[in-house]
Amino acid sequence: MTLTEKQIISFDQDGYLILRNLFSQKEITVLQTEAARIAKLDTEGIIKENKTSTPKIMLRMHDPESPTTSPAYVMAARLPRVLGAAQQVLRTRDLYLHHSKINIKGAIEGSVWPWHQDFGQWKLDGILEPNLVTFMIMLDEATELGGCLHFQPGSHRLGRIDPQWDQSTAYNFYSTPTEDIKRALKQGRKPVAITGCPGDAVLFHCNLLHSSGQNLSAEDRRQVYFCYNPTNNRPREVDNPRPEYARSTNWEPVQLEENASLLGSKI
Ligand SMILES: O=C(O)CCC(=O)C(=O)O
Ligand SMILES: [Fe+2]
Repeated sequence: MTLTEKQIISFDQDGYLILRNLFSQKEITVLQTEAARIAKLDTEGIIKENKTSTPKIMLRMHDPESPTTSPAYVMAARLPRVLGAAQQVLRTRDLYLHHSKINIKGAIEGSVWPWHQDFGQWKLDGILEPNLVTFMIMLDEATELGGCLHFQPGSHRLGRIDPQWDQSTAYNFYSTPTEDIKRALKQGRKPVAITGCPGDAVLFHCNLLHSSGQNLSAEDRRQVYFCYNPTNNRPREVDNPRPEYARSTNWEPVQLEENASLLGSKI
């Protein structure tokens, strides 16, 4: 798959691009099965939902050196329809993964992600330029009731807004301060719910304002995120860097696997 000029313009204008039915049911079954296997591991890089034993975030599946590695995810990050699309919107071939993760928003218990820009945190990781893109894959149906993502189209053009350390939810992280997000929502475009089916995928810019609500449905909502950064935008040294699973120091470009398949992937 190659993105069309129209799709690239749409990404540049909106800060995101939805790609429907990018993965077959068989491929999604492989990724789901691997996600279920990783969820049972007791290792670093798996962050639990508050007071429950259910993983909320599982990181670094793409990396053969990681305890959470999975051949299917190593391969997924190299597929032309994934890595190739990231290369096209970032207009460069040499990309490494700043991190990869599966976010599990468990039925009923899976909690809110307040409005934020991913580059709020990533700049603090030592990355200078907002030139990263995230490739997200839906493993389950994403519904409004189930806490799908919401994007504010075009908000990546605001540039980075200084974030605040936010301990208001189950996962402490840097979110956009309330007054700033209120202003952006009042002045900018109307937020959209990123609903979809297993196998749908979404590319989004690192300065795009996004959030997701509580999962009030009876179904888990799992989504995969591959966060690509050009190798020439690798982080500068910072004091107390985040762990390897959240801020990779493997800056080798991810290699395209032209004939890769997730079915029976054996990396
Ligand atoms: O999975 C979600 O609902 C949001 C996750 C997110 O925005 C993030 O991990 O940065
Ligand atoms: Fe995010």
